[in-house]
Amino acid sequence: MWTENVAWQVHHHPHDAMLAIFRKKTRIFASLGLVVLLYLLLALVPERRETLFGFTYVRSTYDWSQHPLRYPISEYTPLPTGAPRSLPPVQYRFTTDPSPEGVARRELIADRRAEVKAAFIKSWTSYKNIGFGYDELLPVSGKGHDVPGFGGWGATLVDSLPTLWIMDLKEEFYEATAAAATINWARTKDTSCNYFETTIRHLGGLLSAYDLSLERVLLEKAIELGDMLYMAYDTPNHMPPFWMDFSKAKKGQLVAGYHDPSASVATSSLEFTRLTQLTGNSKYYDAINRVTRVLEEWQNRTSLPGMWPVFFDMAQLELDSDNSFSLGALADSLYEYLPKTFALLGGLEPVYEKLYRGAMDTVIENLLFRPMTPNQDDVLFSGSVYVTPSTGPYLTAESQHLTCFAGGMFGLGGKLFDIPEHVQIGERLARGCVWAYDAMPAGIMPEVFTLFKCETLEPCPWDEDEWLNGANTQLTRGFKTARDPRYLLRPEAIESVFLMYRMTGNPEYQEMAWKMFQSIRRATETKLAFSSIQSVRNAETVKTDSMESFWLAETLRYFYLIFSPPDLINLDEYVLNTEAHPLKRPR
Ligand code: DMJ
Repeated sequence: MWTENVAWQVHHHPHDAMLAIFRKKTRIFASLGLVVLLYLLLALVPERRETLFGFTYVRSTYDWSQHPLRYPISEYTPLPTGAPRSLPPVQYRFTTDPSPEGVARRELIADRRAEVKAAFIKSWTSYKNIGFGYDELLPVSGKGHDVPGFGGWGATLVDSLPTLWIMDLKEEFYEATAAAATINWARTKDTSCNYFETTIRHLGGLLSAYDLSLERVLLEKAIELGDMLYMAYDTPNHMPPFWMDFSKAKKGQLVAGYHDPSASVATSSLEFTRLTQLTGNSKYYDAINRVTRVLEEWQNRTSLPGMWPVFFDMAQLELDSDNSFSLGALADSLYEYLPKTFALLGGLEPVYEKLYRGAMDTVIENLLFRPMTPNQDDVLFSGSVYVTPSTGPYLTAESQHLTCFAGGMFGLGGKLFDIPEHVQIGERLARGCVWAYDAMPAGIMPEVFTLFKCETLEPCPWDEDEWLNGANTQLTRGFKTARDPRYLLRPEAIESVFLMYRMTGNPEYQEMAWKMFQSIRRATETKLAFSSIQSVRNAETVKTDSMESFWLAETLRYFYLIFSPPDLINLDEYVLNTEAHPLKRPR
């Protein structure tokens, strides 16, 4: 509109047109000035320091709990009532072997634990000295870095809190807690935050640190943040958008997206349920319950009944915008949260069991595949399915590091719902990821890769010709491509290996973990910390100067826990959110 208008004037009255352009420019500069002024004013709103629960506390300068809702809710669905059910044990019943071999084994494991802790201390100390308060440390260039959409609220600081506690770094934990108590959620350069990431990293981190330490100040900060994130549900249909735009939230203008990752929509049930359990305020649980009811309504109406498509149209609440199905990127934690929320609710809400069982039947039938390998290894992977009217569900044997969480999920579901077959599938999936780590020169699996699949989940003979004709033969036999050969310090493989160890008690998993840890340390260590790498296809690696907060929150935490006594974060007492933050299960 604007450009057309000016063009017309230039043609007819050159002088007036110059004037119009001048006025337009002045208006643009004035509005820019206004935005800058607003930011300055925001920065100048005085932060009140008070003493709260023994800490210097900075209350956020915007109190979202007092913000009137544009779409108020007349009645909140409360938490299910009743005494928590006694669910089947998740953890293997470990016993202590008093023999000399048993003692020697414990010493060896303790040495490994110390090495993992040293890697954490190195990463944390550099973050503290160089990047404290920033979202991340750049581990090669040695600078602090804020991630757009993470608010600059110190993602690594908050994400690391539970690890500091678990690793018994109490002095550091209290120093970090003191810093977290001064986070002002209203003070950010970003105009929106990523709803999913802020929920799993910041809200999950604070709630977990509270559950572990019982420091009330952490709960207080979590509530402030929870009240801000709750605004994501103040939309016409109460479904959350991917981006939480602060100014739109204030004006009641937020709407859910037309093409949002399903994981982003459906990965808040643990954090919001825990917030209701801890505060007694039903609004948080009510919000996630609405999303769960949509999942329930849709489960058997998708083009792959049982599962949900990777992308959701939450604005129109319509299903037909996507026909791709995966346990990987953009969808993963939707599935992960089903058995976990069931556990957090003490087994009192049956819908999560129903959704889990329905989804996993479909996953087993359509997404899992056994790779063709020279040794006919008894391992499984999860691929991607695309459904078209002509082909029906079509499975691609492309897998991702992100899908490696599935082993742990099947194990947990198998234990909680007493489905032994799921525990076995979980083991085969976890071992698949370990196989893929072993297959690469760096000893780490690629971010995305393709394999050759057997026709069924049973063994199939190795076909050298098929591999020679169809693969990049510089890769290990069994691999077709390594489409994305990076390693981003991700946790999913060690996550499943850790969970399977705790569920089966099989010490082989500790051996796998130790090999994985040594490879990761060798391939990613920098002078200051640890870094993502360009390719796992070479033993000599190129560091890409990134250390996401999940390295300290998840990857190193799982490595530490697998070498720790099994009562440290016992899985019958805690359930871990998707960022590995332990939340207390009801007893
Ligand atoms: C983490 O933030 C979480 O585990 C999430 O569910 C997936 N991506 C990263 C780790 O890879």
